[in-house]
Amino acid sequence: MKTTPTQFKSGYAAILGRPNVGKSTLLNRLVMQKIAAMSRKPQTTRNKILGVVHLPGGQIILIDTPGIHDSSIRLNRMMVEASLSTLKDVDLVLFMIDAERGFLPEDQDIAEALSRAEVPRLLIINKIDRVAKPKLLGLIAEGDGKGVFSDIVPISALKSDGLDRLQELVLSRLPEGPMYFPEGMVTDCPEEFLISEIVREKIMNLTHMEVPYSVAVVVDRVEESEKGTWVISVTVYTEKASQKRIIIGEKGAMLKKVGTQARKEIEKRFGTRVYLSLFVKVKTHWREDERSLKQFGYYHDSYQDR
Ligand SMILES: Nc1nc2c(ncn2[C@@H]2O[C@H](COP(=O)(O)OP(=O)(O)OP(=O)(O)O)[C@@H](O)[C@H]2O)c(=O)[nH]1
Ligand SMILES: [Mg+2]
Repeated sequence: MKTTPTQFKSGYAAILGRPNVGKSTLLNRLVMQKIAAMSRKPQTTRNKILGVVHLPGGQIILIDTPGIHDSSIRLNRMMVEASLSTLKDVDLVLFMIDAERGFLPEDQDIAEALSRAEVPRLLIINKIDRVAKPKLLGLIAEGDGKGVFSDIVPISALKSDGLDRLQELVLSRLPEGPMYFPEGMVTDCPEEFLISEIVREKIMNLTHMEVPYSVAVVVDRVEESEKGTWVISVTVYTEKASQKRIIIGEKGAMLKKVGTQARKEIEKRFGTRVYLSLFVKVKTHWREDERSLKQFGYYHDSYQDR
């Protein structure tokens, strides 16, 4: 008997949710490469980050987004704008909560914003490795009660638990469509962006209090030497001289640690030898300044003061 070939499915799916629920961890797991910065601190992701999942029957184009939160800081409002702006051009929304923390009041606001989007919405309950069954069942019932979600999928992004089922479900909800990205292409992010995020992630993980939040990272130059080594210079901007001192550390120890960790990861990511120089500069109040936000790639034209 002749079987009709199943149609190729493809589309864009945005991962949305509060900070720190595990959105970037899921993106990295599904594309099987580390493209988005991850950390234990909230507000790690600042831009939309695209990752392509290539499957036999289709292509899922994931958009990782900054965590949605309330803030008076302009940078943070730009971040939230980046997240909400994805709603108008995706085929599917993956709304993620952290099983341990459950639904918080802010989630209700996000769920309402989502209910206005005219695309299917999946609820992902992440970090199920951290909770007992009864709590999970309670969350599933609570999610169901909201009446906004077409499916509810419990997963552990960290332990790669439930991800096959999630992929299948996402694919089943996507329309028939073309292969948007060629096989082997995992992201459309430029190399400079990926490098700057690797450096920023190391700073996020190695520093504390307000320091990780005061930092922007710009790749000034990537040149290939005759022997094929990538010679990279990066500027790390902070808001205050005191933060600059912390990033540099005693006799340069902190900057050295950041540099070594970042270099190793860049070498692994791009399969090349790397010579990395880091410079630290102060740019007062850059997080409030339109020109700096533009220079660092955080400005959104669609943003309006509300
Ligand atoms: N136990 C456990 N931890 C997880 C899981 N998924 C992510 N995490 C941890 O949660 C923290 C936040 O992960 P991220 O992926 O950076 O979270 P995010 O939602 O992208 O955060 P923002 O970019 O700040 O919005 C990290 O320490 C992850 O290791 C999980 O399934 N189980
Ligand atoms: Mg993130």
